[in-house]
Amino acid sequence: MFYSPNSDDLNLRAPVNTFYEHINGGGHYYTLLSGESEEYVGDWWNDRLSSIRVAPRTLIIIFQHRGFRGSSATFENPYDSHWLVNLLDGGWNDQVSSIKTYRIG
Ligand SMILES: [Ca+2]
Repeated sequence: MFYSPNSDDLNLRAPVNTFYEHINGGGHYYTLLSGESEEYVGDWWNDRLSSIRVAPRTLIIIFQHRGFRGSSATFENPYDSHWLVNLLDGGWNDQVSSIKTYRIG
């Protein structure tokens, strides 16, 4: 959709969201391309996420329980740059069990 053979910006070709063990992008991490979802983040990552680097033009919904259940919170990044979100605010630190991501705009 946003692919350009002349672009050297990998994030325009494949927006990458990064999920971190600690706040401010610290500790272990893994990635999801915008549009991917996880019904369960896995035993190691369950209740461990503390920050998210949201890709450009991406909306992410995090869920308290696996299977996209329980409380949820939405983070929308309509801009062309990444956005680092710490989950300390709102009581979401070490609470996430499933994730949806969407491309927007
Ligand atoms: Ca953590």
